[in-house]
Amino acid sequence: MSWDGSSFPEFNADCTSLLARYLSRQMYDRLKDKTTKNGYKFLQAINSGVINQDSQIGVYAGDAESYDLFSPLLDLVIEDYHGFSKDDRHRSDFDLSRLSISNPDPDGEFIVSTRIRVGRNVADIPLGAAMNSSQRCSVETLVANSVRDLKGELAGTYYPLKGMDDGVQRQLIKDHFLFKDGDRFLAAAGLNRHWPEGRGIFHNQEKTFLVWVNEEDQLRIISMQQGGDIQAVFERLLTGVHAIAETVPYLYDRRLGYLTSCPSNLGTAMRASVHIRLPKLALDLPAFNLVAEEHHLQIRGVHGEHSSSEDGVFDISNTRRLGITEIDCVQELYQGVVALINKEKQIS
Ligand code: ADP
Ligand code: CIR
Repeated sequence: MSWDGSSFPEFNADCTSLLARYLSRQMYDRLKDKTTKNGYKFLQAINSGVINQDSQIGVYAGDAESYDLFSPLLDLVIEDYHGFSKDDRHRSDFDLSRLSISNPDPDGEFIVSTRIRVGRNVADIPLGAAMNSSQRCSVETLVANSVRDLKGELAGTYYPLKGMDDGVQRQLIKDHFLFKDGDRFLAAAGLNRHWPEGRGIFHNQEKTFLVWVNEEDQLRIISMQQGGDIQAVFERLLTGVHAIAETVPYLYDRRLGYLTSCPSNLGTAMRASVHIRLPKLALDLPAFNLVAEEHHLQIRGVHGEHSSSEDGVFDISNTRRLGITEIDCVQELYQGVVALINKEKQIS
């Protein structure tokens, strides 16, 4: 699909993206000529969802101002995705004493691995879709310098993508540690410009703490390990997020929380997930989807968003990230995983 932006985009009858749902002709006419002070145009913001009609969301912000200037569309997308209205206000909470969880699978029967990530961007710099090459490189330098100071278990090395051996890169992607390249959703949003410049990955020796630099968001801070010890993964993540905040000023909005490229990631910008083996539920998708919906969980394939499941292993994570706290996200994942395991056990 190609689109030159000169007229209202046509959406296929089977297109279910939030962009297609909320972009009326009237709204398009009202927003089509709007451009933020960083030069990010409304037409750029919707390009990915127009080109990729299988998008779930289909719209990307280029800077903090996008959330204001394009709010007639973005507020509807945000409310639909997160259940967060124009009058709501996001609140962060990292207080571990309010978390009440345990390992939902102590015998290691179901959960293969646990991963929790947050997206972060740097204050006073445009987001990835609107940043220029020198801004991208200065973000890389800022983050690479910051992670160099990490101590103890978190200490590790930053590896720029430019010059990385192909085999090493492929293996890191296959093992779920590194982002893929060439993602068509990001490409159409302008998030892959000048690839691989300014992109890279930091990880500690055990690959349990990682930071992706300049992919969809400027930072993706990740904690992961084998098995289902969600609390250990969360605690390690918080240590890293707070340590990096000492030298990297995160972009934060009083209403929308941590600002991210995709509106689905706003607020906590947190996705807490397990890779979980559920072979019986895999054969009863209506029952699987019902439990997932009841617990606000998203089901992804084992190689990430837009991939499919392999060997009955699914990526299960919290759908909502805005208007609930970091503690709620983790608590929500835990409760949903307990419910899924119980359901799997009930099926004979
Ligand atoms: P995100 O938006 O969280 O970065 P993606 O769906 O793009 O998510 O996934 C990024 C990578 O993280 C993929 O390789 C995916 O398989 C991996 N991943 C996600 N959750 C887990 C998990 N619980 N255990 C291991 N790898 C995971
Ligand atoms: C889509 O709309 O399907 C893609 N642009 C991705 C949406 C989800 N956002 C994200 O976390 N990457």
